[in-house]
Amino acid sequence: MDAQAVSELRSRLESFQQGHLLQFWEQLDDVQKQSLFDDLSSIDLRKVTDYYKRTTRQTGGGGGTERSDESLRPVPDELSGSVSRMKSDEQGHYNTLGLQAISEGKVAALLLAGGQGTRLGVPYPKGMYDVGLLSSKPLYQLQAERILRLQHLAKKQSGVDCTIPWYIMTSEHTKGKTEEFFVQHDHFGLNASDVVIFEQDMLPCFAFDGKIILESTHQVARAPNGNGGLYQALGTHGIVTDMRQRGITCMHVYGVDNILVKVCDPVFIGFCQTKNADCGAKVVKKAFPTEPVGVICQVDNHFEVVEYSEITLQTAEKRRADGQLVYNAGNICNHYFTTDFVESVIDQYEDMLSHHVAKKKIPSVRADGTLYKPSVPNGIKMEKFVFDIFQFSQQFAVLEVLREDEFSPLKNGPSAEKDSPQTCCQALQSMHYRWVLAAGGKFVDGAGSVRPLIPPLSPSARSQSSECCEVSPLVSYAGEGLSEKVAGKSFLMPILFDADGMDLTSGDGVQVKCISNGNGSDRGEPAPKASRLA
Ligand code: UD2
Repeated sequence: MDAQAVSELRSRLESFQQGHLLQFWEQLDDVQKQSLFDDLSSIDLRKVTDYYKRTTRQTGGGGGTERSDESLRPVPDELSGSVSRMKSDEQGHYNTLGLQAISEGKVAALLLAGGQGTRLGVPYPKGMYDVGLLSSKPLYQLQAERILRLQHLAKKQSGVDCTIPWYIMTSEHTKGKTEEFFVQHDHFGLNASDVVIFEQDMLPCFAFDGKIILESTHQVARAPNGNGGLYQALGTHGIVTDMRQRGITCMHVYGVDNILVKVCDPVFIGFCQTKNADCGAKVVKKAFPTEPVGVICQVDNHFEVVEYSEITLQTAEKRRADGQLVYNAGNICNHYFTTDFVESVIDQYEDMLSHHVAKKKIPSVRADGTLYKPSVPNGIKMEKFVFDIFQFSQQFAVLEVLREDEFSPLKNGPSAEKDSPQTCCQALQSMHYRWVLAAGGKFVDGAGSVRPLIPPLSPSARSQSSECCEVSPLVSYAGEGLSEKVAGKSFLMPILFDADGMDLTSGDGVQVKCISNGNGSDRGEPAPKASRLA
């Protein structure tokens, strides 16, 4: 880096009205100078300032885009299915089709794990978070074990070994720790070569006046480019090529934070394939009009998710004659895409996806060089959204699923009322409690009296462990396979139905071991291995 190179960089920055980025140059030591020089040289100034202009023009100067009623329609019935209204043989049919596709090695899981998890506020990736289950399993482990169980179920149906490759999109904040965590835990029983971790891009953050923000005297503030950064990352890192080589024809794309996520749900795969869909989404009925989930709508002749920050209150509150919300299809970040569709997006449409604006409190440097954390938003992050490709779908499908079985996201820290570690823990354990009852088991209290059929409502984290019932994903994916283990038997809580001596290569392979509560780590610490007391 010579004086000439610095002078050229300065002129380039000034031509894009970003000259302030070198304001501390004279105060920096050589290492800091080099680091800032490299950082700034890596930015495509024309591209990012264009993004900024385009995005803020569309959103009227840094706020969200609110949609008017006129352009929106609910998703038509013929494209939708509903698990609660489906007959069991129809669901069974989709399940068989989905397992068939899995056994043929055509299905991949694609996890979106590049978010910064600011609301949860832990210094490690959200997937490593232990919400307080008896087993202490973090989110990554629950998902890995669901994949293992599904491979096993597909083999049971088809008689052939199969693999579900797991692609994990991370970002600068989450990649290193995620990789270490998987290595440290032997990829939770999956083959290391079937877990492909890749990184999404970052974009500079802008102040409301269009100036790129400095996070320190010698570093630009950057943030991941949104979960829609997926498509660029899939292209850049050759992920679709890898999928093609493995024979993958479709994928299940989902967010890291939903503790109930049915990774590669065969019913969803089979449903989308039956509809001949290139793109599909799972939804739940919105709990209340202002719930922070996007809603899937028809806009003109295509489909879109209108994000919770982009819908007017009036539209969100609109009701049908029967009292249901008109825009009720709550997006749960659970998508089905064919590989062909994703490839067409990367090749033809990626550039057309616009960024959305998120106003944020971005740690910055003051004019005197000191650092500060603002208490009100001071700038914007620009993000693409994963579902913005719905508009390019030729055949779209929507499957409505039950919230209590499929959606409980971890967004906030332990003290929050909603979407917290406790609510996640309770959602998972309530579902498992219902599975055991449905399989013919009973729960009794210490005096031998039968406990109520309604699952306990307490937060049920380890701190309230007497109310806990947990089933390992290695034992059951969606409640199947439990009856021979629990029918006619009574159980005392806390109880963990764990897999013991599981043989993944032959037969049913799972022996259930009921174990009582171990003294797991404190809630929130990444503690991957279940502590067991026989
Ligand atoms: C997401 C959905 C929203 C609703 C809600 C339900 C999007 C854009 N919005 O909102 O419609 O379904 O979830 O829980 O999908 N992520 C990345 N890279 C990024 C940003 C996020 O991989 O740059 C991942 C993140 O790790 C998470 C998922 O995308 O797994 C969703 O991100 P979020 O939690 O920021 O999204 P949220 O709750 O605003």
